[in-house]
Amino acid sequence: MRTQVVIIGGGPSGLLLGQLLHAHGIETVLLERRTRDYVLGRIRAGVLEAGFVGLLEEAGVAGRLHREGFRHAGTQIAFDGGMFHIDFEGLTGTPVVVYGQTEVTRDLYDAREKVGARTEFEVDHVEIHGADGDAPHVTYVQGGREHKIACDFIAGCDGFHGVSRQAIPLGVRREYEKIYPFGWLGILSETPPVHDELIYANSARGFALCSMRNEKLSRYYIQCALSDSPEDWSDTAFWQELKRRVPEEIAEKLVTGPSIEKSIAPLRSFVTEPMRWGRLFLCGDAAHIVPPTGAKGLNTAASDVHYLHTGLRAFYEASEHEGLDRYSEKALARIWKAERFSWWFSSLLHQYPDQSEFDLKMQQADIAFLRDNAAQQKAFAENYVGLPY
Ligand code: RFL
Ligand code: PHB
Repeated sequence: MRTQVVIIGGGPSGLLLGQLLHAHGIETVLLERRTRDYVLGRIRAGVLEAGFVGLLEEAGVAGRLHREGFRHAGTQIAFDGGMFHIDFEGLTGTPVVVYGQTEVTRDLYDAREKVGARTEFEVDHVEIHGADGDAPHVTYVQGGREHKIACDFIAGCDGFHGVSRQAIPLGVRREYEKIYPFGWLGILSETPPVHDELIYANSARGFALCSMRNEKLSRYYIQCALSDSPEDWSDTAFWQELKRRVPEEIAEKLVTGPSIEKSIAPLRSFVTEPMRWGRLFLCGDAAHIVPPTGAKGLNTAASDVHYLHTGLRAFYEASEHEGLDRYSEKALARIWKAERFSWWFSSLLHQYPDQSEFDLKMQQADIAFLRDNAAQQKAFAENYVGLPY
């Protein structure tokens, strides 16, 4: 069989790209290794930049987000027993929207199903052939049978552990990586959020984050050792530790309850260059990872999709190659800035095992400068709400 674009990976990048291409009459086949329910069971990001919301609108899948998402005009940063506010809307004119990645993904799957675009689940042994030539194709195995799809282009949206990045020869590909010496232990609980904005907390005991999904569903994280596993942490131990890391007034108000999900995510910064090889284009986690501190993972995936779908449209609608030729350069220019912000914001809030007394003083001065300096707050707000595409 044949299609215009094969999309490998049915996470948010692949699904959003598929919907935007469909809206402009470009045909795709999407290949996903897991089942739809498995993909929807993963609890991940929760904060969407306005640019991402705009893409969902363009794709025609923002209805529920506008009804159920929460507009956040700013965020709280807790430090030294107190808390200060960064006013995104006042400083940039732009809020962020709190709406879970799970919900975005569900909306995108529903929309894809509704338009009848082809999706193959539980595919195995996906292989990319001839991406550096004019006639690429993709093979995969499903239910014990091998299939082949010829196409014009391949979008590698298969996450950090996917096959797409590996298809780019080692002599062409260059990777940059930083592994952080801690992880985030996260829980989801059916309790009301402790505050109407997110609270990012620096404390001597380590980082903590109070986040949410809706009025009845909270998401909390604490920095933990890489050697910890979720079973090491009872709910009681989690709540106790969280309360010690946030200001007293917040700890007193915190409503606790049983966790309905508990997991540990390691923290990593990673970028692969280039993001294009011939007719293969990488998008999202397949090409880059950020530590979750600035909520940029999902949002950088969306900016890649923006550059790729505009490049593909220009190719099909006007036979223009420039957007595709400059895809890697444009996407990476924005990615590196999001990498910098996430790395810096992580360095501001976590306790590092090898941190000297001097390093600690520098960290405290860095946060105090953010608290006290209007220009620094503006720079923070611009990065958090998302740099322009
Ligand atoms: P995804 O979401 O990983 O989706 C990739 C999809 O590809 C499928 N796949 C394959 N399909 C076919 N053939 C293969 N060979 C395949 N290999 C893999 C996978 O099953 C999957 O469905 O990548 P995508 O679409 O680029 O989206 C990126 C976002 O998911 C990611 O950036 C964020 O979730 C990162 N992230 C977070 N970002 C935030 O902004 N805030 C957070 O709080 C946050 N928490 C997280 C996270 C990522 C986590 N990971 C990756 C472990 C928490 C975790 C635990
Ligand atoms: C979340 O709600 O899961 C979340 C929010 C902000 C972050 C990271 C995670 O920076």
